[in-house]
Amino acid sequence: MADYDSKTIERKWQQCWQDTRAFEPSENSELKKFYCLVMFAYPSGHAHVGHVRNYMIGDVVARTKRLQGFNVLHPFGWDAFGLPAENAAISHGTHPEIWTRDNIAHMKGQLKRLGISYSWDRELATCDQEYYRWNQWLFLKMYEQDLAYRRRSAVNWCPSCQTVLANEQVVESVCWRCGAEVKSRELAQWFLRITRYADELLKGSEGLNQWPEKVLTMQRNWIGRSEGALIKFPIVTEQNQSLPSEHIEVFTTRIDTIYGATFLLLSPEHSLVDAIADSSPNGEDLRRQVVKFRALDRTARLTGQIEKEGFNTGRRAINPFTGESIPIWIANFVLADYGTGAIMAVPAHDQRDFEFARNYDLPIKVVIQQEDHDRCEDSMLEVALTEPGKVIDSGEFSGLTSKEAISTMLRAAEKMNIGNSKVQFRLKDWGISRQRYWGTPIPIVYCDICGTQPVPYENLPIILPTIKEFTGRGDSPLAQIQEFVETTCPLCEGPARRETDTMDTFVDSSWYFYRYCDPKNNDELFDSQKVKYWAPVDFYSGGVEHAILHLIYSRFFCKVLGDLGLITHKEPFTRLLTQGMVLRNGSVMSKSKGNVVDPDEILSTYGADTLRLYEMFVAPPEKEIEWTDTGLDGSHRFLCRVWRLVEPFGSVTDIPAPKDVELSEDDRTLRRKTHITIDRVSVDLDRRVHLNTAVSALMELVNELYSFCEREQIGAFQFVQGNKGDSSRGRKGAFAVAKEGIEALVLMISPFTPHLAEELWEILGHRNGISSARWPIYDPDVAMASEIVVPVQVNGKVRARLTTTAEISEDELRVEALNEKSIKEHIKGKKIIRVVVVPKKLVNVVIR
Ligand code: ANZ
Ligand code: ZN
Repeated sequence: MADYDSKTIERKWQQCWQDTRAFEPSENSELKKFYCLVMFAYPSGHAHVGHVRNYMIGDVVARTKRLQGFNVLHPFGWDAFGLPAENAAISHGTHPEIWTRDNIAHMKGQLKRLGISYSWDRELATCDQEYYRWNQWLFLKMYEQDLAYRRRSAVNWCPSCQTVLANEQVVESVCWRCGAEVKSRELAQWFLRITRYADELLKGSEGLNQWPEKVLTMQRNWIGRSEGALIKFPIVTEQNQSLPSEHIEVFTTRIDTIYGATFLLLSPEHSLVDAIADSSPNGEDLRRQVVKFRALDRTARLTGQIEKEGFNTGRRAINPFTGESIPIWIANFVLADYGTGAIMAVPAHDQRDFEFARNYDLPIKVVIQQEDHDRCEDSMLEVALTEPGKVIDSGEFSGLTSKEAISTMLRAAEKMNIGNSKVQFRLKDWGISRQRYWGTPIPIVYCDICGTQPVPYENLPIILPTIKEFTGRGDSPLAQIQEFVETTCPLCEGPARRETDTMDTFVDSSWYFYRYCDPKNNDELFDSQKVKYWAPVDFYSGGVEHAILHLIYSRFFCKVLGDLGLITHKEPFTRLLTQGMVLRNGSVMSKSKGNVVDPDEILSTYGADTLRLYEMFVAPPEKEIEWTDTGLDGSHRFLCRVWRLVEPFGSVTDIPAPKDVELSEDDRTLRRKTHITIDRVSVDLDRRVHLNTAVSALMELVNELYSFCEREQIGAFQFVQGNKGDSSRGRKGAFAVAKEGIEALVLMISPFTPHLAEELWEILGHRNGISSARWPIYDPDVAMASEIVVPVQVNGKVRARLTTTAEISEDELRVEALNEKSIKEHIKGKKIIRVVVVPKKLVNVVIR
């Protein structure tokens, strides 16, 4: 008997798959399709076992679907633009392109050695001009639709990466990539108007019933829909104090508390702040404070987790409901870009306002009484009473519930012409300008005469010029290349300058999954017919860190492409799986932590199949894995065991099918196990993507097959006895059911350990490889236990358990149940109203 030689086997099959182009899908759109995708890879250098976990998950799904007869699209590509390439260029002097292409070559080799079944024909890299020209095309389309626009805005500035970061790229006030503390800066920026789709994105998420709930929740919070009201507070004006506006408008979700609004708060960036300073005797002080507040970290302001500080402007406004004059302050925790950038402060019922009022001794007035609470003295409050309740001390509105008051007061405000209802979103437009080199040039030209001009479509792509030296200083590297910057205006043909910012790389990854459907198209973004066949992606898997950014941006692009008439589906990803991280010594594997495990080391000791099986078996895909080397040993031993079990059957000829021979009770038990396993593995892979429990089911089957072969002295045990491989020497039935189990095993394990499975499949005498095989067919009749136990209830309480044959009919079951001894006891003298029979499962006798 030959030993399991993973190295030779893996090399052989990888070569074969490549030669036969085994994983290129058919273009025949009559076939039922399955689009299986893992998130784009960033070509950082070497993939470690944490990165490849996701690729293995996708591969198990893709291979399973192929076996089940689907035309499977399982593409791969590279999210190749981005900062690290540029940073490497700055520190090592290699050009970002060379660094990127080298890394791609290395990582592609790693993936091939792992036997991942990609359609390499469709490989793409976002730094290819054939790809990024379509970013530019899309940008121009969005510009036409007013979905791309430019404005000055305060941006997050990473002093270390020298670039602007999107809000989403600022994690707890530091840069998500390098960890440097983020500062604020004003720049003219390009934005994509994702807010136009806020409602649609929110509504669409309701249909995403195959997405993890936690991702949907994160998206909902990110979009952040609030129903409230805009209310105007007239500003009290004395002579020489007139301001550009006569009132301050606030956004509130709790108009029911307006009688308790004892002061107004402006954000430091509010448009009235400068005018107030101009007209104020202590304007200088005010300005100094405001500058300090503006510099405060955004996240802290967002979460309100800062000491509440403010500055009294000396000006006052009128609370339109009470008629009282109340002071206007500036406060550090009020955000400029939410609502109107101003709030009515209700310290009795809002915790932030409460802390602020306590700090500055401002009046606190309770206007909501909570049920079951005694009326509380205003001065006795220790925290704000934030729950809704009954409105008190609020003039004609007193006595209403919060809910009633919200609509009644809103109507009153509308009548007075001082307010209206308003739906507010937290979602912001997406700033895509990056002062970086290694990205897609934004196709815009600035002319002194004609202003901002889009580059004509026929001039695309605007090619990223080659730069020789990367200093990492200054802002946009492209701005330093004269030949790039200087151009002519498409309108007047006079001298003009090019935009020198490049696009956020999240643009690249927002639509790449469509390009895979038609990756070589040089005339259009994609052929809509091809996308219509393949999209949406049926199964998408990647890290939960992309729950909001990438996954919202992609949904946004999907809506935009829909409105452009290029696609017809509403959502890009039908099913989403977010896989867990791989940890080692308790922390996430990463180069910087020095705890990475390179798959190549494992490949040379154990082989790809061992690694694949280990990573899929050790935990459910969504859960974290703590890496252990001993786990690998265990999985390798199991594969050797599978080899020893299956291989001897290769030399046995003339094994009949189970239906053609007589079977013993033991044979039937094994068949039952085989079919139960087929069912379990199918459900685990398909419905639940519980890859780990699928592997345990296969392990159980291997155990059963071993004991069976040992009892029957066949397979490995036949040779031990010195027999020749010939089925005529054992019982035909035993060979038949063993072979059935073994073939099902080989097919079902093939998504996990494809090389081993291909080799064994060939040994078993199948000439055309697993790609032309089909998933084993589950036969429920075979799987059914011949004896079943049926609980019998009387009025819903189990009173007996009936042991009977599985073939029992509904009527027979009813009769048997009623004749059961203890059931007879329970129903003696009672009236039987109804007997409910769930065939083979349950009987319930309802009596009175
Ligand atoms: C008065 C009030 C009373 C409020 C009360 C709350 C409770 P969400 O649900 O997140 O939309 N707010 C409005 N604009 C703000 C800004 N730019 N910066 C900081 N806070 C702002 O929250 C809406 C509430 O957040 C609004 O309702 C407003 O305070 C505050 F018992 O108005 B509320
Ligand atoms: Zn011009």
